[in-house]
Amino acid sequence: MTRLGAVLAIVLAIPSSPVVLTASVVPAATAASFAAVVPVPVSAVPAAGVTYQITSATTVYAEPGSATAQAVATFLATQLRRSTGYALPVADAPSSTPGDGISLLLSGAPATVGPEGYQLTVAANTVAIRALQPAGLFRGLQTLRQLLPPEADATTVQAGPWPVPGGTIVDYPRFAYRGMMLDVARHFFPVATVQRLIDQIALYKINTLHLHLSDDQGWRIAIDSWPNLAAYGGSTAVGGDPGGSYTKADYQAIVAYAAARYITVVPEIDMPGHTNAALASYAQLNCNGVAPKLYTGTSVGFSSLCVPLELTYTFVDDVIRELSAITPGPYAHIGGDEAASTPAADYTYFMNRAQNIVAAHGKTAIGWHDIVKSDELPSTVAQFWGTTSSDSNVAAAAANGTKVLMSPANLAYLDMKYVRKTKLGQTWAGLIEVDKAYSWNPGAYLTGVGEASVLGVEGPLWTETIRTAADIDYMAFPRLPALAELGWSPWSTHNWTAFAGRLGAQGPRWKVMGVNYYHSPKITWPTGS
Ligand code: NGO
Repeated sequence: MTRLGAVLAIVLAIPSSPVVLTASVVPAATAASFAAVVPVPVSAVPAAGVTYQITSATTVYAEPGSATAQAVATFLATQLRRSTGYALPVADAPSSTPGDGISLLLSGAPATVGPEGYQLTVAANTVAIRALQPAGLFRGLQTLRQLLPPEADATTVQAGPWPVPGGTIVDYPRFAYRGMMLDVARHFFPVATVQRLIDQIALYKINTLHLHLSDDQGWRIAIDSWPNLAAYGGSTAVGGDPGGSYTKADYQAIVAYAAARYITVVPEIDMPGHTNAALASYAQLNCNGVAPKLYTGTSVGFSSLCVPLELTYTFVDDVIRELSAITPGPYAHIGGDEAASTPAADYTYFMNRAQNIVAAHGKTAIGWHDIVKSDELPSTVAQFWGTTSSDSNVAAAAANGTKVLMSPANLAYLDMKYVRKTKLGQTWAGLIEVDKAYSWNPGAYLTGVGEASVLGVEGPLWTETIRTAADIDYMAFPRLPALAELGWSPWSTHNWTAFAGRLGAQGPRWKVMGVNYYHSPKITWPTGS
């Protein structure tokens, strides 16, 4: 259907609607294209000349009898009602054959799409997303969002029209774990800021949010059996900025918000180093029985839990038990990085016990890759954060079956400056422009750590210099979508020039969404975005 035809069709469909009538005279929202989707799909075949139009008559259908499919359909309808002003009712699909409208179906997807993949077909009268699991429907929905004009992501009614380019996409992820980390310890961020970030990363099919909940400068989660951790240890932040902490209800609100977007929260309690806030909160946790002062600087490596003290393990057990009870995801991250004040033998002893405590509470441990120096449990995941492409200890662990999560600091750290003059961020691991963030192969980067050993990728955003939601936006965008594509798309699609074009197409959408992104000169951003 041509744009004029489409506008006429809308007008004919609801001749009394003043909003729709203006659509014919207001400059049309720019149609998106199959060539603009990030991460690039496994297979995308456009159908020339075919366009679907969302109109006031569109219904969103869900797999009959599936509350989860219904919830995903409602998620789509809720967003599109805001921007289109249409009613967009959600209903059970009449049969497995989609009728007019947008259908989210748990049947008919090829088996190859796996638990998170989907098939999206856009014809003149129907859009159908088919998946094996609701997570696949949700990921497919993010593709559909990117096929709509950017204005579809607005929070107020826009003129439209709302074309979706025709064709078929079959898509599924390369790696099971595609994450971002937010350090809420160096600076504290309220629930709403975290939820806003969850909405932004969901658009790029990120499926894990790792929260760095404790460090020297602040303890950010309420633990009932050790109330001073949050009450006192949470009162500070870097540079004397305001502290803060999450109640259990706050944390659960974040977890639920993420779960509704098929994102798993991984909580981290960093230990045995990076523990000054805890040690300051309880004198009895210190080897000398004296609580250190609260700390608001940015040095690392000076604090350690007291390894010979039995109370240390009561503390770890209480914290992991309480946190695991409110964490539905499979993982608990126990840090283990930069334990420079913990003697080597103590480190091994401590990390072994900590891993067993995690296992006792039904979770799988993740540790920064320093953890491979301890005797790891076979299930423990090592998060690589080094700056070189070889690490014999990590390679040996991988050869023994350890899964590795790839966050090389010189490529994946979201707190590194883009260029020397970037106001925010650090430089210790180098400068990371968006082309550099895109320039590596997670499945073949680290010597001796092949594709099969790689669980996935994660972009950590440490917040020594990051204080606001706008700061988070600036460091994560556009680099996080680059990492998301490395984690999702097949390596055979890897191509900087093509990616740069797709990334540029995101600019107008970020503008509509209010994302304060870095306008990297490496990308041609559309005028006005
Ligand atoms: C390091 C360090 C963190 C810093 C970060 C800053 C790891 C795993 N430990 O990464 O404490 O915040 O660098 O870039």
